Amino acid sequence: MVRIRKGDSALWRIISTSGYTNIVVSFDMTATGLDGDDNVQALWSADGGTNWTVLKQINAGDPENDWTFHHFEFSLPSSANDNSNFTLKFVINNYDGYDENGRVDNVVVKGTN
Ligand SMILES: [Ca+2]
Ligand SMILES: [Ca+2]
Ligand SMILES: [Ca+2]
Repeated sequence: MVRIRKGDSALWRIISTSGYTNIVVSFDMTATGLDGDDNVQALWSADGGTNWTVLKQINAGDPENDWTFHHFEFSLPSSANDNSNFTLKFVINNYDGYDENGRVDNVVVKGTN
């Protein structure tokens, strides 16, 4: 389990999908203390982090801002297939209070080879 907080901190990692298709990403994510424009995002990139697509964003008013892990699963488009630059990122944006956290656990990337 990883906690992200403070200063728009982020966790990101390149996970090569070379030789795999039908990429599915799943993870458990939650947030706490978000207010105003604060948010926690899970994103993916097909080009090593130049361009990002949001998989899931938790905003202040969302039910996932509740300190309880929620499971998410996404089937990715073909640009995720067979890609050595496939990248995942988890980030908290607009952080401004010590009570504000995002938490991520059980990140799994699956594919068919
Ligand atoms: Ca707060
Ligand atoms: Ca805040
Ligand atoms: Ca804020």
